[in-house]
Amino acid sequence: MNTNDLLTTLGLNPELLSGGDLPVHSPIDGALVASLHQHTPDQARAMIGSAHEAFLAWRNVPAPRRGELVRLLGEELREHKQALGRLVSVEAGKITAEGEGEVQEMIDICDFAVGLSRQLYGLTIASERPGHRMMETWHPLGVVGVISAFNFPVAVWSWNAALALVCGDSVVWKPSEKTPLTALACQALFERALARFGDAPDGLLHVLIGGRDTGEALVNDERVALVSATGSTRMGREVGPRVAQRFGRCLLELGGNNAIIVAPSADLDMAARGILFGAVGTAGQRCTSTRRIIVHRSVAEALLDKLRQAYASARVGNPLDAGTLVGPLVDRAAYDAMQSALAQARAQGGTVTGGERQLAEQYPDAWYVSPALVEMPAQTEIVCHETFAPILYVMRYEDFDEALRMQNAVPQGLSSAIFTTDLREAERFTSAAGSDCGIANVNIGTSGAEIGGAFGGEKETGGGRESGSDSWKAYMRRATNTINYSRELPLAQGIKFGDD
Ligand code: UN1
Repeated sequence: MNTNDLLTTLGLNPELLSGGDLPVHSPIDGALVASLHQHTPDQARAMIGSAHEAFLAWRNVPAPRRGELVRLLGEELREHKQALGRLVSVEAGKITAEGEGEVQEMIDICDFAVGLSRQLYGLTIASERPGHRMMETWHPLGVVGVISAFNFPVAVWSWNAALALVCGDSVVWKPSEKTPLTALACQALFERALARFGDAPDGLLHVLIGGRDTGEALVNDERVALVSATGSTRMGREVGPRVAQRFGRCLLELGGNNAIIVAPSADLDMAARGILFGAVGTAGQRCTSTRRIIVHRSVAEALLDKLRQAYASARVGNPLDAGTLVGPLVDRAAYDAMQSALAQARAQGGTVTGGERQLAEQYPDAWYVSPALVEMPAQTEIVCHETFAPILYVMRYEDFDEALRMQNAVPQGLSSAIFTTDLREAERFTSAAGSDCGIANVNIGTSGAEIGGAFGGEKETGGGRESGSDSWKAYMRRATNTINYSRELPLAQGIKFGDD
Protein backbone atom coordinates (compact mmCIF):
# COMPACT_ATOMS: atom_id res chain seq x y z
CA MET A 1 0.00 0.00 0.00
CA ASN A 2 1.44 3.41 -0.89
CA THR A 3 1.29 6.28 1.57
CA ASN A 4 -1.72 7.97 -0.07
CA ASP A 5 -3.76 4.77 0.09
CA LEU A 6 -2.68 4.35 3.68
CA LEU A 7 -3.85 7.86 4.58
CA THR A 8 -7.17 7.30 2.82
CA THR A 9 -7.72 4.01 4.67
CA LEU A 10 -7.14 5.85 7.91
CA GLY A 11 -9.73 8.46 6.99
CA LEU A 12 -7.48 11.29 5.80
CA ASN A 13 -7.70 13.10 2.49
CA PRO A 14 -4.15 13.23 1.02
CA GLU A 15 -5.05 16.34 -1.00
CA LEU A 16 -5.58 18.31 2.20
CA LEU A 17 -2.13 17.33 3.37
CA SER A 18 -0.19 19.35 0.84
CA GLY A 19 0.54 22.98 0.03
CA GLY A 20 1.51 23.97 3.58
CA ASP A 21 4.85 25.03 5.00
CA LEU A 22 5.51 22.12 7.35
CA PRO A 23 7.25 19.42 5.32
CA VAL A 24 6.98 15.83 6.53
CA HIS A 25 9.75 13.52 5.38
CA SER A 26 9.92 9.78 5.80
CA PRO A 27 13.10 8.68 7.58
CA ILE A 28 13.02 5.56 5.37
CA ASP A 29 14.22 7.36 2.24
CA GLY A 30 13.95 11.05 3.02
CA ALA A 31 11.00 11.43 0.63
CA LEU A 32 8.54 14.25 1.18
CA VAL A 33 5.24 12.65 2.16
CA ALA A 34 3.20 15.74 3.02
CA SER A 35 3.35 19.52 3.49
CA LEU A 36 0.99 20.56 6.22
CA HIS A 37 -0.56 23.87 7.09
CA GLN A 38 0.51 24.98 10.54
CA HIS A 39 -1.77 26.45 13.16
CA THR A 40 -1.08 29.92 14.48
CA PRO A 41 -0.96 30.67 18.23
CA ASP A 42 -4.37 32.37 17.85
CA GLN A 43 -5.80 29.23 16.33
CA ALA A 44 -4.24 27.25 19.17
CA ARG A 45 -6.00 29.47 21.70
CA ALA A 46 -9.30 29.05 19.87
CA MET A 47 -8.86 25.27 20.03
CA ILE A 48 -8.15 25.45 23.74
CA GLY A 49 -11.33 27.50 24.16
CA SER A 50 -13.33 24.89 22.27
CA ALA A 51 -11.74 22.08 24.30
CA HIS A 52 -12.65 23.92 27.48
CA GLU A 53 -16.30 24.18 26.39
CA ALA A 54 -16.24 20.46 25.61
CA PHE A 55 -14.82 19.73 29.08
CA LEU A 56 -17.65 21.66 30.77
CA ALA A 57 -20.17 19.31 29.16
CA TRP A 58 -18.10 16.09 29.22
CA ARG A 59 -17.47 16.27 32.97
CA ASN A 60 -21.19 15.72 33.56
CA VAL A 61 -21.35 12.55 31.46
CA PRO A 62 -21.15 9.48 33.75
CA ALA A 63 -17.66 8.00 33.68
CA PRO A 64 -18.75 4.53 32.46
CA ARG A 65 -20.47 6.23 29.53
CA ARG A 66 -17.25 8.15 28.84
CA GLY A 67 -15.54 4.77 28.88
CA GLU A 68 -17.79 3.69 26.03
CA LEU A 69 -16.17 6.31 23.79
CA VAL A 70 -12.74 4.95 24.63
CA ARG A 71 -13.99 1.41 24.01
CA LEU A 72 -15.08 2.49 20.52
CA LEU A 73 -11.71 4.13 19.95
CA GLY A 74 -10.09 0.81 20.89
CA GLU A 75 -12.26 -0.93 18.30
CA GLU A 76 -11.17 1.50 15.59
CA LEU A 77 -7.56 0.89 16.58
CA ARG A 78 -8.02 -2.88 16.43
CA GLU A 79 -9.50 -2.58 12.97
CA HIS A 80 -6.77 -0.26 11.72
CA LYS A 81 -3.83 -1.69 13.60
CA GLN A 82 -1.89 -2.65 10.49
CA ALA A 83 -2.54 0.59 8.62
CA LEU A 84 -1.73 2.86 11.54
CA GLY A 85 1.30 0.74 12.43
CA ARG A 86 2.54 1.11 8.89
CA LEU A 87 2.06 4.86 8.95
CA VAL A 88 4.13 4.92 12.15
CA SER A 89 6.84 3.06 10.22
CA VAL A 90 6.65 5.49 7.32
CA GLU A 91 6.71 8.59 9.48
CA ALA A 92 8.96 7.54 12.38
CA GLY A 93 11.06 4.84 10.66
CA LYS A 94 10.15 1.98 13.02
CA ILE A 95 10.27 -1.60 11.81
CA THR A 96 6.85 -3.09 11.06
CA ALA A 97 6.69 -5.21 14.23
CA GLU A 98 7.42 -2.17 16.39
CA GLY A 99 5.01 0.08 14.48
CA GLU A 100 2.22 -2.42 15.05
CA GLY A 101 3.43 -3.01 18.60
CA GLU A 102 2.95 0.65 19.26
CA VAL A 103 -0.66 0.47 18.09
CA GLN A 104 -1.14 -2.60 20.30
CA GLU A 105 0.01 -0.47 23.21
CA MET A 106 -2.79 1.98 22.31
CA ILE A 107 -5.35 -0.82 22.23
CA ASP A 108 -4.13 -2.04 25.61
CA ILE A 109 -4.43 1.37 27.25
CA CYS A 110 -7.94 1.79 25.80
CA ASP A 111 -8.95 -1.54 27.40
CA PHE A 112 -7.35 -0.44 30.66
CA ALA A 113 -9.17 2.91 30.56
CA VAL A 114 -12.54 1.29 29.83
CA GLY A 115 -12.20 -0.80 33.00
CA LEU A 116 -10.96 2.24 34.87
CA SER A 117 -14.07 4.18 33.88
CA ARG A 118 -15.93 2.10 36.49
CA GLN A 119 -13.20 2.36 39.11
CA LEU A 120 -12.52 6.07 39.61
CA TYR A 121 -12.99 5.76 43.34
CA GLY A 122 -11.67 7.57 46.37
CA LEU A 123 -11.24 6.68 50.01
CA THR A 124 -13.54 7.07 52.95
CA ILE A 125 -11.55 8.17 55.96
CA ALA A 126 -12.32 7.82 59.66
CA SER A 127 -13.38 11.21 61.02
CA GLU A 128 -12.28 12.23 64.51
CA ARG A 129 -15.68 13.89 65.05
CA PRO A 130 -18.85 11.97 66.02
CA GLY A 131 -21.60 11.92 63.39
CA HIS A 132 -19.24 12.92 60.61
CA ARG A 133 -18.15 11.21 57.46
CA MET A 134 -14.99 12.11 55.58
CA MET A 135 -14.30 11.05 52.02
CA GLU A 136 -12.33 11.84 48.91
CA THR A 137 -14.04 12.56 45.62
CA TRP A 138 -12.28 12.61 42.28
CA HIS A 139 -13.55 15.10 39.73
CA PRO A 140 -12.62 15.82 36.11
CA LEU A 141 -9.71 18.25 35.86
CA GLY A 142 -10.05 20.29 32.66
CA VAL A 143 -8.23 20.55 29.35
CA VAL A 144 -5.22 18.25 29.12
CA GLY A 145 -2.43 19.45 26.81
CA VAL A 146 -0.39 16.60 25.39
CA ILE A 147 3.02 17.27 23.86
CA SER A 148 4.42 14.10 22.30
CA ALA A 149 7.73 13.12 20.73
CA PHE A 150 8.50 11.57 17.33
CA ASN A 151 9.68 8.23 18.69
CA PHE A 152 6.34 7.07 20.09
CA PRO A 153 4.15 9.25 17.90
CA VAL A 154 0.84 7.60 18.79
CA ALA A 155 1.15 5.40 21.91
CA VAL A 156 2.21 8.15 24.28
CA TRP A 157 -0.74 10.27 23.17
CA SER A 158 -3.08 7.36 23.84
CA TRP A 159 -1.69 6.80 27.36
CA ASN A 160 -2.75 10.36 28.09
CA ALA A 161 -5.89 10.64 25.99
CA ALA A 162 -7.53 7.35 27.00
CA LEU A 163 -7.12 8.21 30.69
CA ALA A 164 -8.03 11.88 30.24
CA LEU A 165 -11.23 11.02 28.38
CA VAL A 166 -12.55 8.55 30.95
CA CYS A 167 -11.55 11.00 33.69
CA GLY A 168 -13.86 13.58 32.08
CA ASP A 169 -11.20 15.81 30.51
CA SER A 170 -10.76 17.08 26.96
CA VAL A 171 -7.48 16.95 25.06
CA VAL A 172 -5.41 19.32 22.94
CA TRP A 173 -2.54 17.41 21.38
CA LYS A 174 0.60 18.90 19.95
CA PRO A 175 2.51 16.09 18.25
CA SER A 176 6.14 16.37 17.22
CA GLU A 177 6.65 18.37 14.03
CA LYS A 178 8.36 15.27 12.67
CA THR A 179 5.28 13.07 13.06
CA PRO A 180 2.07 15.06 12.51
CA LEU A 181 0.49 12.61 10.05
CA THR A 182 0.12 9.80 12.54
CA ALA A 183 -1.51 12.31 14.90
CA LEU A 184 -4.00 13.37 12.23
CA ALA A 185 -4.71 9.70 11.55
CA CYS A 186 -5.46 9.15 15.26
CA GLN A 187 -7.77 12.14 15.18
CA ALA A 188 -9.59 10.70 12.16
CA LEU A 189 -10.02 7.35 13.95
CA PHE A 190 -11.21 9.17 17.05
CA GLU A 191 -13.80 10.99 14.94
CA ARG A 192 -15.11 7.66 13.70
CA ALA A 193 -15.45 6.52 17.29
CA LEU A 194 -17.24 9.79 18.12
CA ALA A 195 -19.69 9.31 15.25
CA ARG A 196 -20.58 5.86 16.57
CA PHE A 197 -20.80 7.15 20.12
CA GLY A 198 -23.40 9.71 19.11
CA ASP A 199 -23.80 12.47 21.66
CA ALA A 200 -20.36 13.62 22.78
CA PRO A 201 -19.74 17.38 22.92
CA ASP A 202 -17.78 18.94 20.07
CA GLY A 203 -14.15 19.76 20.71
CA LEU A 204 -13.08 16.82 22.91
CA LEU A 205 -9.88 16.37 20.90
CA HIS A 206 -7.91 18.94 18.94
CA VAL A 207 -4.64 18.32 17.14
CA LEU A 208 -2.34 21.29 16.98
CA ILE A 209 0.03 21.27 14.02
CA GLY A 210 2.96 23.58 14.34
CA GLY A 211 6.22 24.46 15.98
CA ARG A 212 7.44 26.22 19.03
CA ASP A 213 5.02 29.14 19.04
CA THR A 214 1.93 26.92 18.98
CA GLY A 215 3.48 24.74 21.70
CA GLU A 216 4.07 27.84 23.79
CA ALA A 217 0.45 28.90 23.36
CA LEU A 218 -0.56 25.55 24.84
CA VAL A 219 1.92 25.66 27.70
CA ASN A 220 1.09 29.23 28.71
CA ASP A 221 -2.71 29.00 28.57
CA GLU A 222 -4.36 28.99 31.98
CA ARG A 223 -7.26 26.98 30.65
CA VAL A 224 -4.92 24.01 30.16
CA ALA A 225 -5.10 22.36 33.56
CA LEU A 226 -2.47 19.70 32.91
CA VAL A 227 0.42 19.72 30.46
CA SER A 228 1.74 16.23 29.83
CA ALA A 229 4.98 16.57 27.91
CA THR A 230 7.26 13.86 26.54
CA GLY A 231 10.62 14.76 25.05
CA SER A 232 14.10 15.91 25.92
CA THR A 233 15.22 17.17 29.31
CA ARG A 234 15.96 20.49 27.58
CA MET A 235 12.30 20.77 26.53
CA GLY A 236 11.15 19.83 30.04
CA ARG A 237 13.32 22.54 31.58
CA GLU A 238 11.42 25.10 29.52
CA VAL A 239 7.94 23.67 29.88
CA GLY A 240 8.05 22.85 33.62
CA PRO A 241 8.77 26.35 34.97
CA ARG A 242 6.30 28.01 32.58
CA VAL A 243 3.47 25.78 33.71
CA ALA A 244 4.51 26.16 37.36
CA GLN A 245 4.52 29.94 36.92
CA ARG A 246 0.77 29.87 36.33
CA PHE A 247 0.24 27.09 38.94
CA GLY A 248 -0.78 24.61 36.27
CA ARG A 249 -0.06 20.93 36.60
CA CYS A 250 2.75 19.32 34.69
CA LEU A 251 3.54 15.70 33.94
CA LEU A 252 7.04 15.37 32.52
CA GLU A 253 8.41 12.31 30.77
CA LEU A 254 11.93 13.29 29.72
CA GLY A 255 15.31 11.73 29.02
CA GLY A 256 16.56 8.35 30.10
CA ASN A 257 20.04 6.88 30.35
CA ASN A 258 19.10 3.35 31.15
CA ALA A 259 21.56 0.76 32.41
CA ILE A 260 21.56 -3.00 32.76
CA ILE A 261 23.74 -4.62 35.40
CA VAL A 262 24.93 -8.08 34.38
CA ALA A 263 25.98 -10.02 37.46
CA PRO A 264 28.26 -13.10 37.60
CA SER A 265 25.28 -15.45 38.06
CA ALA A 266 23.31 -14.03 35.11
CA ASP A 267 21.92 -16.19 32.33
CA LEU A 268 24.13 -14.60 29.69
CA ASP A 269 22.08 -15.75 26.69
CA MET A 270 19.00 -14.17 28.14
CA ALA A 271 20.95 -11.05 29.07
CA ALA A 272 22.35 -10.72 25.54
CA ARG A 273 18.87 -11.02 24.02
CA GLY A 274 17.43 -8.44 26.43
CA ILE A 275 20.32 -6.08 25.77
CA LEU A 276 20.01 -6.41 22.00
CA PHE A 277 16.30 -5.50 22.00
CA GLY A 278 16.88 -2.66 24.44
CA ALA A 279 19.92 -1.16 22.73
CA VAL A 280 19.27 -1.56 19.00
CA GLY A 281 15.46 -1.81 18.94
CA THR A 282 13.81 1.32 17.51
CA ALA A 283 17.38 2.20 16.45
CA GLY A 284 18.12 3.23 20.03
CA GLN A 285 15.46 5.94 19.87
CA ARG A 286 13.28 4.97 22.83
CA CYS A 287 13.40 6.89 26.05
CA THR A 288 13.75 3.43 27.60
CA SER A 289 16.55 2.25 25.26
CA THR A 290 19.43 0.49 26.96
CA ARG A 291 22.41 2.83 26.82
CA ARG A 292 24.76 1.43 29.47
CA ILE A 293 25.90 -2.05 30.43
CA ILE A 294 27.59 -2.51 33.78
CA VAL A 295 28.98 -6.03 33.66
CA HIS A 296 30.95 -7.99 36.24
CA ARG A 297 34.56 -8.48 35.17
CA SER A 298 34.32 -12.26 35.41
CA VAL A 299 31.63 -12.47 32.70
CA ALA A 300 32.47 -9.37 30.66
CA GLU A 301 34.32 -11.14 27.86
CA ALA A 302 31.72 -13.89 27.53
CA LEU A 303 28.92 -11.31 27.36
CA LEU A 304 30.82 -9.14 24.89
CA ASP A 305 31.35 -12.15 22.60
CA LYS A 306 27.63 -12.77 22.53
CA LEU A 307 26.86 -9.09 21.98
CA ARG A 308 29.40 -8.78 19.16
CA GLN A 309 27.81 -11.76 17.42
CA ALA A 310 24.29 -10.43 17.94
CA TYR A 311 25.31 -6.98 16.72
CA ALA A 312 26.94 -8.42 13.61
CA SER A 313 23.77 -10.27 12.66
CA ALA A 314 21.28 -7.47 13.43
CA ARG A 315 20.13 -6.50 9.97
CA VAL A 316 20.08 -2.76 9.27
CA GLY A 317 17.69 -1.73 6.52
CA ASN A 318 14.36 -0.55 5.30
CA PRO A 319 12.03 -0.92 8.27
CA LEU A 320 9.22 -2.17 6.03
CA ASP A 321 11.28 -5.19 4.91
CA ALA A 322 10.76 -8.41 6.81
CA GLY A 323 13.98 -9.37 8.59
CA THR A 324 15.10 -5.82 9.34
CA LEU A 325 15.86 -5.23 13.00
CA VAL A 326 17.36 -1.75 12.82
CA GLY A 327 15.61 0.96 10.84
CA PRO A 328 16.89 4.48 10.15
CA LEU A 329 17.59 7.32 12.54
CA VAL A 330 14.90 9.95 12.37
CA ASP A 331 16.99 12.57 10.54
CA ARG A 332 20.39 14.01 9.83
CA ALA A 333 20.56 15.85 13.14
CA ALA A 334 20.21 12.50 14.93
CA TYR A 335 23.04 11.08 12.84
CA ASP A 336 25.28 14.06 13.58
CA ALA A 337 24.56 13.79 17.31
CA MET A 338 25.47 10.12 17.21
CA GLN A 339 28.76 10.77 15.43
CA SER A 340 29.62 13.55 17.84
CA ALA A 341 28.95 11.29 20.82
CA LEU A 342 31.13 8.55 19.34
CA ALA A 343 33.98 11.02 18.76
CA GLN A 344 33.71 12.13 22.40
CA ALA A 345 33.63 8.52 23.57
CA ARG A 346 36.87 7.84 21.67
CA ALA A 347 38.46 10.94 23.15
CA GLN A 348 37.44 9.73 26.61
CA GLY A 349 39.17 6.39 26.14
CA GLY A 350 36.41 4.34 24.49
CA THR A 351 36.84 1.61 21.88
CA VAL A 352 34.09 1.85 19.31
CA THR A 353 32.80 -1.01 17.16
CA GLY A 354 30.17 -0.05 14.57
CA GLY A 355 28.37 3.27 14.38
CA GLU A 356 29.10 3.87 10.69
CA ARG A 357 26.59 5.16 8.19
CA GLN A 358 24.90 2.42 6.15
CA LEU A 359 23.02 2.21 2.84
CA ALA A 360 24.07 5.73 1.86
CA GLU A 361 24.10 4.88 -1.85
CA GLN A 362 20.67 3.35 -1.84
CA TYR A 363 19.18 6.01 0.44
CA PRO A 364 21.27 9.19 0.09
CA ASP A 365 18.67 11.22 2.00
CA ALA A 366 18.16 8.78 4.87
CA TRP A 367 20.32 8.08 7.90
CA TYR A 368 20.95 4.41 8.54
CA VAL A 369 23.72 3.35 10.93
CA SER A 370 25.15 0.16 12.27
CA PRO A 371 24.56 0.06 16.01
CA ALA A 372 27.64 0.96 18.04
CA LEU A 373 29.13 -1.06 20.86
CA VAL A 374 31.52 1.07 22.89
CA GLU A 375 33.81 -0.35 25.58
CA MET A 376 34.55 2.36 28.12
CA PRO A 377 37.27 2.33 30.77
CA ALA A 378 34.95 4.25 33.13
CA GLN A 379 31.62 6.05 33.25
CA THR A 380 32.93 9.25 31.68
CA GLU A 381 31.07 12.45 30.85
CA ILE A 382 29.69 11.30 27.50
CA VAL A 383 28.28 8.13 29.09
CA CYS A 384 26.27 10.30 31.49
CA HIS A 385 24.67 12.09 28.54
CA GLU A 386 21.62 10.73 26.67
CA THR A 387 22.27 10.41 22.95
CA PHE A 388 19.14 9.32 21.06
CA ALA A 389 20.87 6.71 18.89
CA PRO A 390 21.96 3.07 19.07
CA ILE A 391 25.09 3.54 21.17
CA LEU A 392 25.72 1.05 23.95
CA TYR A 393 28.48 1.84 26.46
CA VAL A 394 29.91 -1.21 28.20
CA MET A 395 31.72 -0.81 31.53
CA ARG A 396 33.02 -3.39 34.00
CA TYR A 397 32.58 -3.63 37.73
CA GLU A 398 34.24 -5.52 40.56
CA ASP A 399 31.78 -5.47 43.45
CA PHE A 400 28.02 -5.08 43.58
CA ASP A 401 27.97 -1.81 45.53
CA GLU A 402 30.13 -0.26 42.85
CA ALA A 403 27.71 -1.47 40.16
CA LEU A 404 24.75 0.06 41.98
CA ARG A 405 26.61 3.32 42.44
CA MET A 406 27.42 3.46 38.72
CA GLN A 407 23.83 2.64 37.79
CA ASN A 408 22.59 5.59 39.86
CA ALA A 409 25.40 8.04 39.03
CA VAL A 410 23.76 9.67 36.00
CA PRO A 411 21.38 12.63 35.98
CA GLN A 412 18.50 10.66 34.44
CA GLY A 413 16.31 8.12 36.25
CA LEU A 414 13.87 6.41 33.91
CA SER A 415 14.53 2.69 33.50
CA SER A 416 17.02 0.12 34.77
CA ALA A 417 17.50 -3.62 34.98
CA ILE A 418 19.64 -6.33 36.46
CA PHE A 419 20.33 -9.79 35.12
CA THR A 420 21.13 -12.05 38.05
CA THR A 421 19.99 -15.32 39.57
CA ASP A 422 21.21 -14.26 43.00
CA LEU A 423 18.17 -13.44 45.10
CA ARG A 424 20.07 -11.06 47.35
CA GLU A 425 21.27 -8.98 44.41
CA ALA A 426 17.83 -8.90 42.82
CA GLU A 427 16.19 -7.78 46.05
CA ARG A 428 18.83 -5.17 46.77
CA PHE A 429 18.44 -3.80 43.26
CA THR A 430 14.70 -3.25 43.74
CA SER A 431 15.02 -2.06 47.36
CA ALA A 432 15.01 1.49 48.73
CA ALA A 433 18.79 1.58 48.48
CA GLY A 434 18.86 0.01 45.02
CA SER A 435 18.08 1.47 41.61
CA ASP A 436 16.86 5.07 41.81
CA CYS A 437 14.81 4.80 38.60
CA GLY A 438 11.06 4.81 38.03
CA ILE A 439 11.42 1.38 36.43
CA ALA A 440 13.67 -1.30 37.95
CA ASN A 441 13.48 -4.74 36.34
CA VAL A 442 14.96 -8.13 37.11
CA ASN A 443 15.90 -10.47 34.27
CA ILE A 444 14.18 -8.43 31.61
CA GLY A 445 15.52 -5.42 29.73
CA THR A 446 14.93 -1.71 30.22
CA SER A 447 12.49 -1.09 27.36
CA GLY A 448 9.15 -2.44 26.29
CA ALA A 449 7.19 -1.73 29.47
CA GLU A 450 3.60 -2.94 29.70
CA ILE A 451 0.86 -0.32 30.02
CA GLY A 452 -0.46 -1.75 33.31
CA GLY A 453 2.32 -0.24 35.40
CA ALA A 454 2.86 3.45 36.01
CA PHE A 455 5.44 4.70 33.50
CA GLY A 456 7.97 7.45 34.18
CA GLY A 457 11.10 8.25 36.10
CA GLU A 458 12.98 10.36 38.57
CA LYS A 459 15.64 13.10 38.50
CA GLU A 460 16.05 14.64 35.04
CA THR A 461 13.41 12.27 33.70
CA GLY A 462 10.95 14.68 35.28
CA GLY A 463 9.02 12.70 37.90
CA GLY A 464 5.77 12.23 35.96
CA ARG A 465 3.84 8.97 35.77
CA GLU A 466 1.61 7.98 32.89
CA SER A 467 -0.30 4.92 31.79
CA GLY A 468 -1.28 2.24 34.34
CA SER A 469 -1.58 1.80 38.10
CA ASP A 470 -3.02 4.97 39.67
CA SER A 471 -1.51 7.41 37.14
CA TRP A 472 -5.11 8.46 36.36
CA LYS A 473 -5.09 10.57 39.51
CA ALA A 474 -2.98 13.20 37.72
CA TYR A 475 -5.87 13.71 35.28
CA MET A 476 -8.43 14.45 38.00
CA ARG A 477 -8.78 16.86 40.88
CA ARG A 478 -9.31 15.58 44.38
CA ALA A 479 -11.86 17.00 46.79
CA THR A 480 -11.92 16.10 50.48
CA ASN A 481 -15.50 16.16 51.72
CA THR A 482 -16.49 16.17 55.39
CA ILE A 483 -20.19 15.61 55.99
CA ASN A 484 -21.81 16.28 59.34
CA TYR A 485 -24.95 14.22 59.89
CA SER A 486 -25.23 15.01 63.62
CA ARG A 487 -27.08 17.85 65.36
CA GLU A 488 -23.87 19.24 66.90
CA LEU A 489 -21.04 21.26 65.41
CA PRO A 490 -17.90 19.86 67.04
CA LEU A 491 -14.65 21.43 65.87
CA ALA A 492 -11.63 19.35 64.94
CA GLN A 493 -8.62 19.23 67.23
CA GLY A 494 -11.04 19.55 70.18
CA ILE A 495 -11.13 23.34 69.84
CA LYS A 496 -13.75 25.15 71.86
CA PHE A 497 -14.75 28.38 70.21
CA GLY A 498 -17.27 30.77 71.72
CA ASP A 499 -20.00 29.90 74.21
CA ASP A 500 -19.93 26.07 74.62
C1 UN1 B 1 9.15 6.33 24.99
O1 UN1 B 1 10.19 5.97 24.43
O2 UN1 B 1 8.87 7.56 25.07
O3 UN1 B 1 8.63 0.99 27.58
C2 UN1 B 1 8.11 5.41 25.52
C3 UN1 B 1 8.75 1.20 26.37
C4 UN1 B 1 7.53 1.63 25.61
C5 UN1 B 1 7.30 3.10 25.74
C6 UN1 B 1 8.48 3.97 25.47
N1 UN1 B 1 6.41 0.91 26.15
O4 UN1 B 1 9.80 1.06 25.76
